[in-house]
Amino acid sequence: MPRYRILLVAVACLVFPAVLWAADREPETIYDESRVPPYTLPDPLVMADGTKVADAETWNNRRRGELLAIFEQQVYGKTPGGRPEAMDFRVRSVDEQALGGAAVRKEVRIRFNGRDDGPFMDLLVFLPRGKINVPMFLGLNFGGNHTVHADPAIAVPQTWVRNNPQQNIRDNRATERSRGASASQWQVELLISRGYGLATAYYGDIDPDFDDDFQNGVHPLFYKPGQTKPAPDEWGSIGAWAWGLSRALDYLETESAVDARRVAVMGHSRLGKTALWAGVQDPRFALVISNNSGCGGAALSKRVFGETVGRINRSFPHWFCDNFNAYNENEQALPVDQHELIALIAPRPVYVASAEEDLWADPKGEFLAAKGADPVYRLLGTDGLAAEEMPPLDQPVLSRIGYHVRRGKHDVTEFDWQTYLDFADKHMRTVK
Ligand code: GTR
Repeated sequence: MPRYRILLVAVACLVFPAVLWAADREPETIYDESRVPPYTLPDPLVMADGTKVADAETWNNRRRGELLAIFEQQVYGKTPGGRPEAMDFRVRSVDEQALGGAAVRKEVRIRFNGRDDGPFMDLLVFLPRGKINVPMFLGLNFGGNHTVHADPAIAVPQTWVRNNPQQNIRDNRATERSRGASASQWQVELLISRGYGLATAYYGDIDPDFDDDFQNGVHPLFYKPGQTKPAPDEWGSIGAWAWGLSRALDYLETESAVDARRVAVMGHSRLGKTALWAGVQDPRFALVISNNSGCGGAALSKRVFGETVGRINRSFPHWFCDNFNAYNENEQALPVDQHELIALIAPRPVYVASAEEDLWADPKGEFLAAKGADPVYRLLGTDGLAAEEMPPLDQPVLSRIGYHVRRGKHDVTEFDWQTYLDFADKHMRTVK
């Protein structure tokens, strides 16, 4: 072989894999404020046709619906239906002496189509014993209801669960080994001692968290004849999980000790994104809490700090609707940003919590989104977010839009819960 050919082959051998490698590589994650690109946030108080929203009536009757439709069509996908007519509730267990007598514990199966062979969600409920008109926190959990508290009687889910070596969850099966493993993230005793109840369900009951083209979970319940997967503007998994939270609230409305007008929806991380979307779509939720929800949750997308739209869509193609892919590495084209998602909760109280070390979720972007919702909250007559700058670490701001950034990692801690309880005491006790 002539020399130049050998050289050519050698160069090709080097260059070709390098090109493939580069094409395969994720864009570098931005963790440095100086590298955040310039961006313009859409104004929640300007209609798509340029009309300024100057009063509550225009917000409620025109702008809110316009914005919600964009989030449905471009971000989370439309939720195809509400409560199925055939849905029913089956009480599976009751313990009148739970937590050493401080609480009543119930397990209720919500059968989404009223059938044993259909999809269901098992709701675990703790209520302070002997109380009536109980305000509640409702949230989905990651590993099964038995991870929330060490109580040996709580059923272990038989369905697919996400592997988690720290919680001894392998082969996508939950076992006794993860009982109580997430107890610190739920603080059941603390909630009960402060007069609140807790309702929680395993999110995988509603839709297992992996990309199977929506064959399992609740999506097929809503397919039109001949439909085999959601359309590009229809719900993904976050939409389904949020729908499940509303179905849990349907049950709580039937629970005599509960004050269903005072149910706070709370979620961590992907389930924080879910809590926000549930709170936006279902005005029965009296208060909404986003714990470290990050990209696609409380953090601004256009800052492209930490996790980005492209990154999240590639890692979790089933979370959002297919239309959301149009904004991969193209966040500046998004017609909305997440401050407007928070604004859609107004004037109901909303709390956004960040963690200092959780840069993947962009704490500053979460604060700026909360702040960006402030004009809407003020237009509707509340105090909005009473902070101009990000507050110092561990110093909660308890205005109608609440915010804190605490020390530490991506997690839910006792500090977070103490703060949510203070926030609920302040804003939910007064709801008539
Ligand atoms: C991460 C994901 C985040 C967040 C988190 C979680 O892998 O990138 O958006 O949702 O998971 O839910 O724990």
